[in-house]
Amino acid sequence: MPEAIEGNLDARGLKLAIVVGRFNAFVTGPLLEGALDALRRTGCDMETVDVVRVPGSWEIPLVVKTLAEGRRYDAIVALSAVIRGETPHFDYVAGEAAKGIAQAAIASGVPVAFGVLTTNTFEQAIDRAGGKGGNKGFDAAMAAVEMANLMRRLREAAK
Ligand code: INI
Repeated sequence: MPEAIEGNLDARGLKLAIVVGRFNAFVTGPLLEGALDALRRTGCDMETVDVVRVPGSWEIPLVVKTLAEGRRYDAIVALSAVIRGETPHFDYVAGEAAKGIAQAAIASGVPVAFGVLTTNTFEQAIDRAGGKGGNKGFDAAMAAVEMANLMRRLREAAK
C-alpha cells in the first residue's frame, strides 16, 4: 500500500483566522462557537486566533483575500449563513461568497475552509449550527487545521 500524504489534526503552532458574518447571527454565533471548540480541541493556542467580523456573506471574500495576501495565517475559516428568502437575493449572495472564497484560496495558496451555510429554511440552518446536523463551524475549523498541515507537508516535499 502506498503511504497517503495527508494533513494531521494537530493545530499546535498554527496561526488561524476566522471570518464570521453578523447576518443571521443566531446561526453564525453557534458556528463560531463550534469553530473555536474545534481549534481548542486540536491544541491551537487560542490567544493567537484572530476572529474578524463582517456584516454578511457578501463581504467575506474581500476580507479573506486581504488576510490571505498578508501571509500571516496558515489557514482561514469562513463562517456565515445564507438562508433562502422570497427573492433571488439568496443566489447572488451565496454564489458570490462561494466563488470569492474559492478564488482567494486558490490565488493566495492559503487554505480557506468553507463554513458558509446555504439553506432553504431557518430550521435547516439551525440544524447545521449545533443541532441535529452537527456543527458546520466545527467541521470547517477541522478542515482548516488539516489543510494547513497538508499544505505545509506538500511545500516541504517540493523543496
Ligand atoms: N448575508 C448573509 O450572510 N446571509 C443572508 O441570508 C443574507 N441575505 O439573505 O440577505 C445576507 N445579506 C447581506 C449581505 O451579505 C451584505 O452584508 C449586504 O448586502 C451589504 O453588502
